[in-house]
Amino acid sequence: MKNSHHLPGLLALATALVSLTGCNPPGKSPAASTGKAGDATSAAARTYVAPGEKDEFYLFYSGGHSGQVFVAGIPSMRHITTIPVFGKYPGTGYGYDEETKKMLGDYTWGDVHHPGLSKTNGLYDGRWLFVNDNANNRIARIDLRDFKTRQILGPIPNSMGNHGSSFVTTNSEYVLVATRFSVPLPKGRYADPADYAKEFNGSVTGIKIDPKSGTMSVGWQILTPPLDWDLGSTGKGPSEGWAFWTSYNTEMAHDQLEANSTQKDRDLAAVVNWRAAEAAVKDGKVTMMDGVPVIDPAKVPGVLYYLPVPKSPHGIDTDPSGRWIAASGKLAPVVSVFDFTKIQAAIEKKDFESDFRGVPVIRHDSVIEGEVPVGLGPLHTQYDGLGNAYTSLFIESVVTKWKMPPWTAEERADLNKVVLDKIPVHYSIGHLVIGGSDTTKPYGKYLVAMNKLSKGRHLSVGPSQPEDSELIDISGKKMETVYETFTEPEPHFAQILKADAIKPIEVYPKAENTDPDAVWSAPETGVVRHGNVVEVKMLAIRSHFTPDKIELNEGDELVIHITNVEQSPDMIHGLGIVEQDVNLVIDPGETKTVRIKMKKPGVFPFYCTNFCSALHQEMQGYLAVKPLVAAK
Ligand code: RUQ
Ligand code: CUA
Repeated sequence: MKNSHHLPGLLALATALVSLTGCNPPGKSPAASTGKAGDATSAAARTYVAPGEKDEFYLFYSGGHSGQVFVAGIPSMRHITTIPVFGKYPGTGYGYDEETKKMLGDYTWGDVHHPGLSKTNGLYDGRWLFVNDNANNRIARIDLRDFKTRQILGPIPNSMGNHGSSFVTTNSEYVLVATRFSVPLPKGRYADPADYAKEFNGSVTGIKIDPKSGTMSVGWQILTPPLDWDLGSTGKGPSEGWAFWTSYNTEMAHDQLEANSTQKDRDLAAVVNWRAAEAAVKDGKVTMMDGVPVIDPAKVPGVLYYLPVPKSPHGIDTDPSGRWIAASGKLAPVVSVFDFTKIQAAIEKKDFESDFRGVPVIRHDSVIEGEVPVGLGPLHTQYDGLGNAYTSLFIESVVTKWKMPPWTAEERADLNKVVLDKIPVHYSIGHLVIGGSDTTKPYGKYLVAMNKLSKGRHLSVGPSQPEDSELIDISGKKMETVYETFTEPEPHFAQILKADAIKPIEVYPKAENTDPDAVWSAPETGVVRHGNVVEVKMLAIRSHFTPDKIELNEGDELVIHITNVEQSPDMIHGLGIVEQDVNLVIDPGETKTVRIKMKKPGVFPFYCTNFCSALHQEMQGYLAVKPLVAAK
């Protein structure tokens, strides 16, 4: 645990509770799972993926402040690749060629929290994975055709702390974003943080997705009070066109939030009608701020409502039917289940308990279905599509399985009865994920618990202990931990996708390469000088570069366009230039460009960095750089 915003308060509470619960309390529900693989042989058999065989699911898990996304297989839990997004990654040459350098801009890192898969008709369509950057207010699109980051959008105007995303709507119309932080808007304006409640604002942003290309653009924004929006989810079925976020600072405190933002027993969740927001933009009911059409929800009724939720809530998760919305009260030992059909009725009847800055607050008691006593420190809820919900409990370090409504009169009278099972995790779980939980048809079968502290679960590697994930089989009545593995830091949310839902390409087809500087045969290659710019069209093929000698003068600018003309799978070439900090990796059929200034004279070898053939070591050449003034 290194970067978890909500931990300090919880840790204090956890410390207070530790004498009661220990760090691995036995579940208190009627018959809790033990969390031990009762039958280790059976667990091993169920997670063993024999050499040459492949996993059934992809797990895309966020890398937090590493700025990356990691991919593992389920059930083996083997880490199979890293997709660099917001930081350089020498392994794939990401951030070294001109295109990816430009995408990264001046930032060297990002903070990835919540990957969101693109959807069509409420189901994963296997096209894109969107990830947010909490640190620099950006959002990125990974193409699942080649597992590469293809766009980074941002910093998003009028949006500070892009934590409440990436929540994808039913047909990937939008990725929705809400702000964790508030600042004086538009950005760049100064106000004293003591004037927080008056001068600071947050926002909800609709990031528009081009249905063909996936290209993202800023669609519109809703200006909000400075409430510290937290996690969210999008609607479906009856709640189609809506989205929900919790918030944790209804007090609008600007300092010592640990104490000052936890005063009230209920905080306000946002209930957003994004279709109404879209319509408001169309009707011109907006003001432009920093180039974005911005809606004031007090002036455009119907776009935003508030819903009171206990207490300093965190996750708010719409179930697969779209009717039930479960909000986790971090500091209340319950999950509040709201009925969206009742929310709609309350809105229609104007059944409001008050208003907050001109926006109606829906009457809590009219729309609550029940408060399920899941346990201490609930954070996030996922669904198996079979009428069960699974909530992560940070303080108790367990996952609680509970039964969704509709409940019987007897269950209603004592909601302890809908708590079905608890399983310990090691330790301090944050997110959990079930494949397709945010779609209309979850896969069920497995749950991955992403834990914030591992407390010695792995071989010691010094003070920075490996994080921990656990694979839990949820196909039976009782949950069962079947595998445990280290997780690259810093685990947040993840998405699970059926392996056969996508068919990534293995080479870039030559016919698709539209780079005007691509070369496919030796005669097309060459070196051209324009003044002190030297432009090289280079070709890479087993096991040579053409050209392999480039004459330069000190102070020249060198531009290399290199094409890997291979069309066989896995035949990758690299271009490392010694003492020039150049590291390109060129996949079969790709062309990449790099620009460097020849700052010093000498001879600089270049070589292939990817072992490509028996004569890979021979795949090398020279930059020969003459000094500006010939030595006497
Ligand atoms: S938050 S541990 Cu950054 Cu996803 Cu809930
Ligand atoms: Cu090309 Cu090694």
